[in-house]
Amino acid sequence: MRVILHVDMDSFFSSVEEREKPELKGLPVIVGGKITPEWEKEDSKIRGVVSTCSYEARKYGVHSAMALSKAYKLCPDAKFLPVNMPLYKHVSCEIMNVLRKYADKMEQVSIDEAFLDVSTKVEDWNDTREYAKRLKKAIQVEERLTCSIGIAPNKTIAKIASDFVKPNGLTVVEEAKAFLAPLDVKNIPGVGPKTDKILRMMGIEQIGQLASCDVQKLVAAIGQSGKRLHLVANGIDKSEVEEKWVRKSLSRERTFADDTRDASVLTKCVDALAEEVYNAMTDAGFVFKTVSIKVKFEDFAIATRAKTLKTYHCDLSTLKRTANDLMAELNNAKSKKIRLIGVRISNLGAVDEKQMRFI
Ligand code: TTP
Ligand code: MG
Repeated sequence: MRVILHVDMDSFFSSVEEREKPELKGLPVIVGGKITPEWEKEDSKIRGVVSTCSYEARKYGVHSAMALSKAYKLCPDAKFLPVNMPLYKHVSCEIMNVLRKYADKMEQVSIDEAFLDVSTKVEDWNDTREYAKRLKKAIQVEERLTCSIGIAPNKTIAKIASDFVKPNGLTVVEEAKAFLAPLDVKNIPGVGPKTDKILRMMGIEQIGQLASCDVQKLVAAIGQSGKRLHLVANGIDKSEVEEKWVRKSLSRERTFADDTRDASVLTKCVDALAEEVYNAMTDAGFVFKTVSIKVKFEDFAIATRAKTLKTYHCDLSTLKRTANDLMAELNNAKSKKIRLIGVRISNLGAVDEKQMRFI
């Protein structure tokens, strides 16, 4: 049995903002552009487009890619926030690390979505549903975020299914053709306004109609992509979940049994993590230029610090010293207890004596 999950985070950017600023919870939140406080007073100054908005804001008709000025007119009381891409990328990376643990193979498709092949992890469809529930719970507990999951025998249907119930949805598709038949053709990834218009002129609105249409007729109308659409409409998509992971960094992290601010405990932990990263680095034959520290505080707020060195390094003492300096900076900046520490090296280079100076 082939079982593919498509996981898509709910209103991703705005959910991350709500997590970081709990006072926003339940309010209409709109993320987009570079908003300065005076924009709220003078709407003529509102520039750019909505990246995303909370489900609360969607009730007012606001959606991604809408001009911010229009969103402001529709929902003037919303909380408007600028895009904080480094934060979302960081959270995305953490989510992908959670997902990876649940998959035989994983393919990240965008900042907030991924396909997981879980075929060997589950027995039947019922088991798959329970497995997906456990995955949702893990993301909820570790990241305090919700996602929607589609489960199906192939990637295209899993993607359509993850959008079927949102937010916090879980849709299992056992009978592909029956599930697809009543849906609008626009639900098929790749059917844009142009193809949709041609199909409509041919009297095709639902996927079931597309499935029973003569494939040669489709190819004549929309070109070779008609073949793929016809297969998809008939529940067929043989494409594999492909790992596209390129090693750009190496990291290790640890959650404390009890949250702490004790400097000696923190140093011990940073040293141990640095050693783990160092061992993995030497095994893989890398050297590093950038060292980063991540801290999750008792209230789940995340802070990071990074330092890029002038040259590549390959020694444990530099790694430990830099990581501990960054850690001390973070710990001194806040008076909160710490729940988790992560040590990462990036800007990796392969060991090549011609290019690098080892210290
Ligand atoms: P989506 O998954 O399309 O949207 P979403 O996660 O905000 O909401 P949904 O619950 O419907 O999945 O996109 C993921 C993120 O990508 C989104 O939070 C912001 C960003 N994005 C843009 O910046 N511009 C866009 O036009 C879209 C569609 C998304
Ligand atoms: Mg999403």
